[in-house]
Formats: sequence, C-alpha cells, structure tokens
Amino acid sequence: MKINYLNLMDREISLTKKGFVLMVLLLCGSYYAIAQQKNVLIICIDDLRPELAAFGQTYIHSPNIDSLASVSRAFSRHYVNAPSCGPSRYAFLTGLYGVEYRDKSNQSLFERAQAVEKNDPVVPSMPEWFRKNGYTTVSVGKVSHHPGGRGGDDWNEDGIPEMPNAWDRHLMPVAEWQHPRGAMHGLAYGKIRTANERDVMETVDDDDKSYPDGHIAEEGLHQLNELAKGNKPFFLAIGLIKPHLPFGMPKRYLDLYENVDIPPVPHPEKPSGTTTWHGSGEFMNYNHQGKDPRKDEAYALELKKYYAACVSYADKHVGDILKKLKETGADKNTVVVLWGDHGWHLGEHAIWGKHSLFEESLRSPLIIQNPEMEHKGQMSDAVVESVDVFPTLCDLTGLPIPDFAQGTSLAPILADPHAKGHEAVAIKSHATTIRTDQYRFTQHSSGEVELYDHHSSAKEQLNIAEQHPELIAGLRKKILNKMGEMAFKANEK
Ligand SMILES: [Ca+2]
Repeated sequence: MKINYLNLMDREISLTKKGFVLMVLLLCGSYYAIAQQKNVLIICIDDLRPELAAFGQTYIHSPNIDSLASVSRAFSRHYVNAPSCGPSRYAFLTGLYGVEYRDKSNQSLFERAQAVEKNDPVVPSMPEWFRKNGYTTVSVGKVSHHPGGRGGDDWNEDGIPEMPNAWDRHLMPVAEWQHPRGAMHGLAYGKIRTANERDVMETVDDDDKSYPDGHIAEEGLHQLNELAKGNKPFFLAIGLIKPHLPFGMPKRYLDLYENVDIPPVPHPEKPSGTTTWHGSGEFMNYNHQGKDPRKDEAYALELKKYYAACVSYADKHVGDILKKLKETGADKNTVVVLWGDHGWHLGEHAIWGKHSLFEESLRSPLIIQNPEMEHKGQMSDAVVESVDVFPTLCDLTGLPIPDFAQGTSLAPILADPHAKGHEAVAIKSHATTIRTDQYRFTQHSSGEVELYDHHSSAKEQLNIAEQHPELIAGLRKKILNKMGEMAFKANEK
C-alpha cells in the first residue's frame, strides 16, 4: 500500500481539531497496533564485496553472514544507487536516488540536512518515517556517511546532525581514537590517519577491540539488549567500518588465509575508450612502501588477503549481533537486513577501489530475513536496488509505504525467490548507468556511451554501443522513467 504523505499530514491536522478525547483514543489504538509491529535490525558493512561463501566464493571465511543467508533471502544481483559511501547511504536511508546531490560526494546528507533546517520541503528519511510511526530509532557506528552522524571538523558536533529528526540516539563509541573522524580510518591502539601516517594495511596480535569495529559492535549489542526490553518497536541500525581502507584487523583473521588460494583477478586489463575507469586515487593515496598491485602480483595477493581478513573480522561482529538478537528473544519478531554500501575492485579493470560504474563497484550484498518467510535460504537472482529497502521494510512491518519512495517493495521476492526484479540505476557526478537483466548502459555527460551485454562472455570488457542505437534509446527512456529529467542533467546546472 502506498500512502500520500501530504494527505497524511492533512489528516493528522484535522484529527487534532476533533478534540482531546478522540486523540487519546486514537493514541491508545495506535499503541496497540504498534505493539504488534515487527522490529527492524539493519547491519551496514562498509565497502563489502559480494564475495562471501554464501555468494559462491568459498575461499572467504564468512560463516556468520553465510548462516544468516541460509535462513533469509540473499540477493545475488543487488545494486547500489551510487558507487561511494556518501551518496549510496543517502539513497539507502532516504529511498531516493538523490540526483540533485550527485555532485556533493559524501556531503549529500548534510546538504539535505541544511534544506531541512531552512524548512524547505524535504520528505522524511527511512528512520524518520519509522520514528514518526512509533518506533524507537537508534544508529550505532557508520550508518550515514559520518560514523555517529555528526558534522564538524572531527565529525562530533551535536549541532550538525547528518540526518535531522531521524534518530532517538545516534552513537559512535570512539574509544582511544578520540573522535569519529579518527576512528573512521583508524589503525590499532588509537592510531589516526594523517597526511604522513597512512599505512594501507596492518595487523596486530590482539583482541577485537584493538580496532574501532570491536567498540561499535559492543555498543550495538548494548543498544540491542536495551531496545529489546522496551515496550516500543525498534529500528536499530549498526554500521561496521571494515573492510573499508585501511585494511587493519586482529591477526587471527589474517591467519585464516595463510594457506588459502585466492583466485587471480578475472579481467585485470585497463578498459579502452571512455569509461568510468579511474586511477585508484583513494587507494594509492595510502602508504604502499613503493609497491603497486597493478604491477606486482605478489603484492596484489597480499592485499587481497588483508581485505578478506577484514571481511572475516566484520563477519565475526555480524555473528555477535545475531547471537544477541536471539538471546533477547526479539529474533522472532525482527526483520533483519544486511547491506553492503557498494562493492570494491580488487584489481578488476585495473582499478583498486570503488567509484566506477562497473559491476565490481555497484554490486553489493543484500540479505533480508523476515521471521515467517518461506523458502528460506533460496537466493534470488532478480535485479534489485538499494532504494527498494525502504518500501520493503514498510511492507514487512505494516507501515504505510510513502508515495515519495522511489524504490519498489521486495516483499514479492521474499515470498517467492523466483519472482522477477526490475532495473537498477546508479549515478556519479558525470555519468548515469542502468543495469537490466541482460545489459549495462552508461551515459556520460560528455555524450559518450557504454553498452555491455552480460549474456556474452565478454561482459563489461566489450563496449557494443555503436551497433545498438535503438537499444540505447530504450535504456535511456528507462533511466528517465526511474529518475526523471534530472537523470542526465544534474551535473550541468
Ligand atoms: Ca563505503
């Protein structure tokens, strides 16, 4: 069911005019309804490739995510709506593509927050929608772009919320890293990234709390415990920072890969022609001690093991969170979502990092568990996108689906793993892309285009745009249908 948000506002105003007694009765009624409603637990993982045992990559040690997938619906073709943290989280958390903020990089939610402060017409975000509908909403760690959801020089100023009105509490335990900015790229024992101190990888033989995620998980467990005791439904989002750069984690996770064969990069060549290929700036800006994985296979392999170890470190916390959910008993009445904010190239197309509009940047894990769902553990290969999560969670909890939500509820796919999906779109500042079941089409603001056929063996290594002008015209229309006339224009304003 979709609901018109403005009509809802009108209805609320007219109800208040009908008197206090009616309001009390209404509140009692809605409390009763709320008491029956399901909780929501979201686990966000930063820069997580869909390279997990549950997704067919058995050399990765991810037993807890795999266990969740075995009782859930995992989506093998979930695409994010932007290939970097800030705009992807904007889309996930608002249910909107955010084309108007496409050139704002990681500031898109802060730009939206400024519009809220100016009383511009801004529709509620996903957590705000749940909060308005009677939920207690809490975030811990990196859920919006800045861990803890605050701006300012050190990302800790209460007066600069990243998502106004969204959270009852938005928390970031910083421990010895001093502030959220320090924890975001922190290495062991409180080391903060600086212009000179920025090792790309590190390991220490110590416990989980030697890196920031150990503290985020601990606070997440505490919040989960408290919320489960409450008398209101909860919407809790816990955001883990690894496997985001730098690749640092306790040594026992690296030891898991000591004798593991990591497969070679399937297509390491740099693409020809105009694409969204880039020079891996974020990654190369770390200290590599003179090495370059694009020219040094042994170094590339070492980096891939460190990345995999960071995935296993994140997976351990996922296990702790799910174990706690079960201990509280709330698991029987909680929808669980595990979401990766985008993928990551580990050398594919000669890229180390995200920020491209290729599959490796845009495809990420999405797993949804609804306690009473059928066909648990059967993976869906439907094409779906991150903006779908907001309407899906409304659908599963019985909340109205707001008419402004740009995604589509995935409830039919949760009911039937063979149900069809739909196209997924994504943006960068100077390019827009769409993924259909068969094709990927990318339009650059320069006018140049890329078209790839995923039913061919070449996939995204062969641009076939010149041979298919009619197909491209149809794909452009699909993009316009989804994102409106700003789809190709926002970066030209
Ligand atoms: Ca990210």
